[in-house]
Amino acid sequence: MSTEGQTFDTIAKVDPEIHPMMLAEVKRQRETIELIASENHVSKAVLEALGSVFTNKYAEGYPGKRYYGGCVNMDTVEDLARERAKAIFGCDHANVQAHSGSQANGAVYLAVLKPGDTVLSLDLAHGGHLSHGLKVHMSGLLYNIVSYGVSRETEQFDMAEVRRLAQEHKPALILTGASAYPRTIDFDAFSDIAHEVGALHMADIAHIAGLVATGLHPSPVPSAEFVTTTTHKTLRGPRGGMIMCKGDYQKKIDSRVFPGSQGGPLMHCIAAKAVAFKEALLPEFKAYQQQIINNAQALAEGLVEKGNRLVSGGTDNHLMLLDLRPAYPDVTGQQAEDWLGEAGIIVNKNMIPWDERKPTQTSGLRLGTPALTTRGLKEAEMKKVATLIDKVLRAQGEANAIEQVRGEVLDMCGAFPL
Ligand code: DSN
Repeated sequence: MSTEGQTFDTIAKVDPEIHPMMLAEVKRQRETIELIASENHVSKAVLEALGSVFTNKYAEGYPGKRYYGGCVNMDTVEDLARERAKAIFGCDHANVQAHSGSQANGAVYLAVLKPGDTVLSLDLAHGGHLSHGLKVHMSGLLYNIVSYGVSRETEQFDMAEVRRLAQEHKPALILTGASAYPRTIDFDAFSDIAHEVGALHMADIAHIAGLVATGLHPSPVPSAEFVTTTTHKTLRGPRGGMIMCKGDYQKKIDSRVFPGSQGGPLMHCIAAKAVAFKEALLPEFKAYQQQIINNAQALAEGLVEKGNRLVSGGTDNHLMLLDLRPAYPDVTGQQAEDWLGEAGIIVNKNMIPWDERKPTQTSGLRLGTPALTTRGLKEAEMKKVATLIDKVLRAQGEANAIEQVRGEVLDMCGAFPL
């Protein structure tokens, strides 16, 4: 798939220092099991668009209203990307210029908040995202952030508590969406609460965009004023962001992206977004998203069967959080990430709700299935991956066991080439 033919012959001649690094990264991606929930492997078509001459062009402004000449092809590509986004998600308007998810979120804040306004958002330690109010992010620096979390009993959202916080703090904006929440989010219930207290609702669907696009997770588009996303996670497009909004907000949102917070759009990324959106409109994309969910279920079951604890007991989407504490009280997320990495299984350490360890250590691991699903692995292989993870954790850094698992990982990668 996406690493096929990646020999970079021109770079080999022009830059012999970078060339081996690129080959090493191709080899690394080919020979490891990628379980980082926010990563994926794009198609050759998306890669071609990213490496195209669109990177040469300045196109500040929007289609039909640019600040540079020569934008004829920029206009047609950006129009197509917007139209395809609207067809996928059913939104009134899509801004495809946001360079990233954080930029997309920042533009919405600039559009509807004044410094000091109150925002109700998910606590980072309970699965939130740094751009939803971390103290050292612009959102936390500029706005008064009140956080909701998950309930201790279910480790899922407690909507009565969200409503209570909204009534008490009267936020101007309620943020939903998460980077580490394994369960379905009831976006309509959040919209109802927002509207009851006179707040707007922004749903950040970066992680679950592919599931939402294919109807496998409820969409916030009908009820939320703003829906932001990245394009590179389950949506399997290029690294980048996007904002969807109700028609009334189109002008404001566009102006807060450019010139409010960005200059020239990354037109090669926008071309690649358009290509990825075309792929997302194909029937096989829905089958792919369903397989992501099936694979996550199989991986979760496999881990639980081996005696591991998952936050909230399992998953409804593409990811799960493994709580290391019951089975391995002395092992940190950082150690587990390192051991698994040595065996060729790539994961990230992650805070779990009420984690007593620091974010640099953590007591959890986040595991997701989008990238392995792209590679063609199915439920049977996911059970095997669960066994390999369990073997590494049980061995607690023992070199022979890691070596043995590394061999099994290479065999599996060989059977499912990129
Ligand atoms: N860093 C991304 C993730 O891994 O979830 C979110 O931006």
